[in-house]
Amino acid sequence: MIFGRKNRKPISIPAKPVKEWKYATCNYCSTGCSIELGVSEEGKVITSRGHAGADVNRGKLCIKGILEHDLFNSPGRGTVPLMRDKSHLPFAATSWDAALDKTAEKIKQIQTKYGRDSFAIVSTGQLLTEEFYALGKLVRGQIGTNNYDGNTTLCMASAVSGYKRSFGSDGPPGCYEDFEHTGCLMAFGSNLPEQHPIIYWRLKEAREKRHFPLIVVDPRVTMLAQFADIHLPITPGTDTVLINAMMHVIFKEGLADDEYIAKHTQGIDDLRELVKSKYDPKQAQHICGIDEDRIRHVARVYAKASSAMSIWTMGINQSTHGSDGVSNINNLNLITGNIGILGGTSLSITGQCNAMGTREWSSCSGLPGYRYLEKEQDRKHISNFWGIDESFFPPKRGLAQTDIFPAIESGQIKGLWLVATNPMTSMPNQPRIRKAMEMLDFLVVQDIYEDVETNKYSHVFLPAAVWAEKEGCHTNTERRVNLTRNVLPAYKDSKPDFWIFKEMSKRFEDRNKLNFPETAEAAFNEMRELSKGAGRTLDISGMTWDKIEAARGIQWPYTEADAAADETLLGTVIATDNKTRMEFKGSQRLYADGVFQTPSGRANLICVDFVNNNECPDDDYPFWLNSGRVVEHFHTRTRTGKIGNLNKFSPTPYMEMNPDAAAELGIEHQSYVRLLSRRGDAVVMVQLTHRVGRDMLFIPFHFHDCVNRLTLGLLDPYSRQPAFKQNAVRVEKVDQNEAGRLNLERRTF
Ligand SMILES: Nc1nc2c(c(=O)[nH]1)N[C@H]1C(S)=C(S)[C@@H](COP(=O)(O)OP(=O)(O)OC[C@H]3O[C@@H](n4cnc5c(=O)[nH]c(N)nc54)[C@H](O)[C@@H]3O)O[C@H]1N2
Ligand SMILES: Nc1nc2c(c(=O)[nH]1)N[C@H]1C(S)=C(S)[C@@H](COP(=O)(O)OP(=O)(O)OC[C@H]3O[C@@H](n4cnc5c(=O)[nH]c(N)nc54)[C@H](O)[C@@H]3O)O[C@H]1N2
Ligand code: SF4
Ligand SMILES: [Mo]
Repeated sequence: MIFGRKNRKPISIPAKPVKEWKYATCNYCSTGCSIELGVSEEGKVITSRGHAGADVNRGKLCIKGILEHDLFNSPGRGTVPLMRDKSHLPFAATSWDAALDKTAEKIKQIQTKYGRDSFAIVSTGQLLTEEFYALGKLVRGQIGTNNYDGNTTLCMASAVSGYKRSFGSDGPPGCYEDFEHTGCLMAFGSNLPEQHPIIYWRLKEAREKRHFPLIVVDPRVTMLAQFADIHLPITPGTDTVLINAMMHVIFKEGLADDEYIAKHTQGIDDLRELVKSKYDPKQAQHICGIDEDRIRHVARVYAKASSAMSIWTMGINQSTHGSDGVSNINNLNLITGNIGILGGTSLSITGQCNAMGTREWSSCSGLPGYRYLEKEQDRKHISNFWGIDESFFPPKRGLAQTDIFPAIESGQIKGLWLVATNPMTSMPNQPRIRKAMEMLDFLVVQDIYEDVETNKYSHVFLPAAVWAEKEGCHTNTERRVNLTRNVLPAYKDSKPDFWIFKEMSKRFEDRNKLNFPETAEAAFNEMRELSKGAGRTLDISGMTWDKIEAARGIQWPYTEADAAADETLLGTVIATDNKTRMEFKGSQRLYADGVFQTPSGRANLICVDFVNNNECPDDDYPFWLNSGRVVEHFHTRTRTGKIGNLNKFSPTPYMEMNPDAAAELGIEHQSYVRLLSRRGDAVVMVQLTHRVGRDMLFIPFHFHDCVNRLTLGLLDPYSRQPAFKQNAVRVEKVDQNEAGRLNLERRTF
């Protein structure tokens, strides 16, 4: 019998008059969920639903995806191009021609006066892949500055660098289906239930069908840690020590896969010697904070599992040992024979929706299709394809995003074009970034919102169209290329980023006359052509937009030969409903044959020795300051802060603090405090919770004028990614009325 139900009225959700459902891919995180947008008779997008036939999300969406259609008309959108001579003056509305002419003229002027590299361009992981390719063609082929990078330096650079060092190429080798096969999963610094909710759902389903151990390494008791069999609350920044100690045990106890090591790797002797001589768990425990018995236990569980996989996200990448951390995770999987097999992999969980697309095609750190500026044959290939002189390309990559800002301070860089990134909120050490912004002779901001913080410093603002106001692809964490259809026109007088790059290209034809693709689909076809080639992992030559939509996403590599084999399917019904998909299947795993992208074909085992160079707590600044995300917000809240049903969950900057630590300082739940670091200060509300230990504070980084006023952001030597998560601060009490007023001002709603 069910109590209390008899007299209850069921909740009724009014039917929404959807005339047509259109296909898209979510534009927030890199899970890559397929979404259908419901369009009304009047052409308005009024609702959304997950696509049940899509292999990634199987009909599910997280809260951000469900409410994503509210974005199109959200407040603060850019409506017309804006211009001003000085950044302290008011903006005046202008025409596209005038804004683009002015921008091109200023770029040329600065480059003529100070050299080609004195104008920098910083892009993002949130455009469509075709737009990345177009921007790359414009920058590498015409504007010609080498100081061109993306916000992926704050995000995935360490994963890219670690993959390249270990396997000779970027590219996550595994897939979500590996959850259904693995015998053990170890997650480093990744909080899937909040940051990749649908990947988490896939993991949870797999574990419900067949339990396997889940080991979570995170200094904080995250939601994922709560669901784990074993939680290792590691001392911040010391994951490489833990992994070295695990490898010490694995070698000592004869648990390594010697046959795999002998056949497919190089560098085993040095690695064995390093971990044997310096990383006995007896010593390691004092550095990484995990006791020696636990280390041995976890090493045995991992190495003895039928197959084992590791995933990681920002807890590893955002560290001074980010690239080393990634290489060391790869080491662990190589010595246990866990690469390229069912349930055995090193799967970096990507951040932004299209951080993969920018890595593959934007030319930010190289040339399109995972090609290198440093390789003559790659420079030749692309210059021939684009019809320009090879000498126009620099022989090595220029500055990363995190080196571009110091170069502004020192006067090397005079102008900057920001595309879909908001460094005033997202970069570490905000006081320093502000100063750099003020020093620029010329700043262009290209964003969907004109109220984005960085726009306060700009001279030209270019209003961009968002998501399904445009058309093109994303690549997700498991290398799946998926499509967003153009569902509605660009908002007011905003324009698709692709259009902006194409128009800008016309203004640089005096430098190089390029055959610029007319449409995003034409850009996709150029990419397909460039991806062809023997031995390349990144091959999309078998894909077309229509095929991608019909399959609800295809994983690369998917070659022309794969496509030819699938031709038989084309005779059957093309999937058009909400439930089905065509089985055009790319490759689920890389390196299944044990052949890597290094000159010898063997994977590199890399010695990772630990040096403690972090800013650690001391008497003056006694707390670790950790930062990250919550499920309802995305990044700097330019989007989710405008959606009432998301913003209401956390409208105010806050921090998690341990109740015992708070009691010692006389700090109460929901009071305001001031935090101080050696860089600056910030006022936040206190949320008391045992999620963090006594010596740690955690702040979601979504709020402006908050955590990044405090962070130092020391850089990883290989990837140049900042250590956002390891900083030292102290806590002070403040006047509650004053602080409350300040915080109210910062709420979007
Ligand atoms: N809701 C939501 N989802 C998102 C995003 C968002 O803004 N909002 N952003 C997307 C993007 S771009 C990214 S990059 C991903 C990020 O996804 P995640 O990396 O999962 O998210 P974070 O909260 O930044 O950090 C994860 C964890 O790292 C831990 N950590 C800190 N220091 C260390 C350490 O030294 N070692 C270890 N092992 N762990 C440590 C933190 O305690 C935190 O729990 O999320 C994506 N998904
Ligand atoms: N303390 C701390 N700081 C961090 C992190 C952390 O964990 N802790 N995480 C770091 C990470 S992993 C990341 S990825 C960065 C993210 O840092 P940012 O990239 O600076 O953050 P976003 O808010 O995503 O900025 C993207 C901008 O693009 C705009 N935009 C969205 N779609 C489009 C489009 O189609 N076209 C155009 N032109 N504009 C568009 C949005 O309005 C927004 O202003 O933050 C980093 N900063
Ligand atoms: S899990 Fe990520 S991709 Fe899927 S709906 Fe949520 S934000 Fe979008
Ligand atoms: Mo990210």
